[in-house]
Amino acid sequence: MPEELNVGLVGCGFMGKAHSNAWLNTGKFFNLPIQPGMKAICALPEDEDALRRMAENWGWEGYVTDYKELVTREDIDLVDVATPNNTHAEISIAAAEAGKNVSCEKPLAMNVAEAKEMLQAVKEAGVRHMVWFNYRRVPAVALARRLIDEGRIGKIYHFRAQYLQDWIMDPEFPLVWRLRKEVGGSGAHGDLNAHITDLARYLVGEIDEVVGMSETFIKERPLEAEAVGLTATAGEKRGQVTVDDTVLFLARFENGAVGSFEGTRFGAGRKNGERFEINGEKGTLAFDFERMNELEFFSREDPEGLQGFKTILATEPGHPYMEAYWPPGHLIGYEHTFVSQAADLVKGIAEGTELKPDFEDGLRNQEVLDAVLKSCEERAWIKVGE
Ligand code: SOE
Repeated sequence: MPEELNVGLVGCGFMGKAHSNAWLNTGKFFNLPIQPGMKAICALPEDEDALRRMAENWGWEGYVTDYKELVTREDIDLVDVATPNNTHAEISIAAAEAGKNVSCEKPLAMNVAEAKEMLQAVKEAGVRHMVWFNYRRVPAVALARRLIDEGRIGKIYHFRAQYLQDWIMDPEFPLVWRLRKEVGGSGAHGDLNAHITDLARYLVGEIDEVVGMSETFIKERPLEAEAVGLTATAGEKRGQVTVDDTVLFLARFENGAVGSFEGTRFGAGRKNGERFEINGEKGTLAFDFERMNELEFFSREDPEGLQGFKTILATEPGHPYMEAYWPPGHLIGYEHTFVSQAADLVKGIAEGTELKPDFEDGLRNQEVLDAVLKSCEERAWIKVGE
């Protein structure tokens, strides 16, 4: 067993903060075989002020402005990638080639070809790898998986999922990187459908074929510089939105279940409405991230006349991950999903045990995402992975 696990984090935005908090706190909540060391955080030189503040605030020992320096440092064991999507492959492959373990934000890559290269790189280097599909670590979601494994809802017929946000509904919201194809790859699809696709694979199984539709409601937006009051000359004030605002798709699972998926940034009033409902032969499970401590369960096996949905408050010590946190009924939040995933990552690397979801899962996820985009273009059913 290694004696320590020194982490170098790349990225200082929203995810940089979520990951920094995870690395700072995971060893305090969980009884880990080794402690993660917060060696260095990295971002581009133009972000140096924010980077310095971030390093000081979250307890990183230092910072660097070149990821190539970070990945080759001898005192780093794990490179954690929390950057915009178009840099995941380059940084992860460089880290693997330098012999580092790699954890990478979702979606793993811009497309299947990149995801394949990333998987090959970590396999060839013999390093450990993981993708931050953090919602698998919501206790209520992990409990849903446990109940499915125990056969509580029996054979699954339907997986019905939505991921609804509304943060870009204002047409004057600027053209941030998530709205540009060359940086984000896709829009709500890679950002939000990636998560519900991961939950589908985690809870139900592999997806065989898909058919989808896509729409971009607001086709032009103010350039970012103008929006923050910097210089933008006439004619350069607006730019094309080159990704989807919403993608909807239907899916057939290999085990015979059918699924519907909807990812949108135009779900007015829904801030992080990641929901699913799973109907099986013996009952139903339902989840909504905006009430993330709860899991709804309907059992057809309950006595007649007493059947109905029950709401399980997934905060008991016997519920997944909860023993590490608070007494029953003392709710946890978004940040805990990252803290729990970091704990699994440290344990998996220290003890040589399974790490899920890994780059293989990232690739399978990307295959579904790419098949849906192809289906949107061709207006046809598409087999996943072909
Ligand atoms: C987008 O708004 C976003 O931050 C995603 O990128 C995250 O993956 C999701 O968990 C929350 O929303």
